[in-house]
Amino acid sequence: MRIDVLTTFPEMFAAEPPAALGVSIPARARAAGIVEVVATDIRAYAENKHAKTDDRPFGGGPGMVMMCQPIWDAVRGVEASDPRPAHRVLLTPQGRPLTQAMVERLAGLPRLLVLAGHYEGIDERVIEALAPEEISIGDYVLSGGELAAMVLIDAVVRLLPGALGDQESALAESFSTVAGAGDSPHARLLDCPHFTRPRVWQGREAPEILVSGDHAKVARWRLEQRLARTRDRRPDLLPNDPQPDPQPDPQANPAEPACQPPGRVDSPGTGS
Ligand code: 6GU
Repeated sequence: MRIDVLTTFPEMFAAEPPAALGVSIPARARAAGIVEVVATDIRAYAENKHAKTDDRPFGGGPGMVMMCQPIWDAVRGVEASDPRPAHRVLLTPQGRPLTQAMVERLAGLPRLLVLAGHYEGIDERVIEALAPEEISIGDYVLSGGELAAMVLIDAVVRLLPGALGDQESALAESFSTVAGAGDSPHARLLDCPHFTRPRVWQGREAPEILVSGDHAKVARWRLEQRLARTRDRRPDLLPNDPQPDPQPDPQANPAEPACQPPGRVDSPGTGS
């Protein structure tokens, strides 16, 4: 698989330590040729005199907005450098929340083009023109899309064939599907607790069953632990949990208007 990253901070995606994708599983996968991660500096495509990639927002307000031209030309230029078609992804807090099911789908593609925005945002017209899949990694605000892009890339890379030393470990971990549970998004459980030597640490014993040598009993215990933990900590992952309204009525719960600091309410058109 090839993953292109378009960013104004390409050094964050280095293949060597201490970069996040330069250590551990992603670094091994890169060295083994399982994945090629190519970071491109959007600035290199800026046509203005100072290689500016951002400008002040129309309508005023704080922060800067990433300009259309450098992003558009960077995407087109990078895409043309390899004949494999690239699936475009934009990391943004406005995107769909990332799930393991989405990671699995992306891991099956030959090429991803990951756009990591910085500053206040990206000019909406270039987002419209590129039509990327917009993805968020959770309901909190990061300073930029780079860390989110690394989260996405790490999650994808570890699913590529040969990336993990032991394919079993991927199957048993949190959010992987349970054998025989179908492929509903709810057939995903949290991981069981893990133990290693010594048997007794500070007076705390590792569960007896794990050293019994009875593999069937161990497997049953682990599945029970996964179910119990999921019921206790993440009941929303289980099939019969009442799911929250996916489209909450904004009228029922008047929220802060978007793009305003908390506490300030001056949405135009609603005053009377
Ligand atoms: Cl993808 N970007 C930024 N800037 N903040 C985020 C995010 C992405 N996902 C959650 N918060």
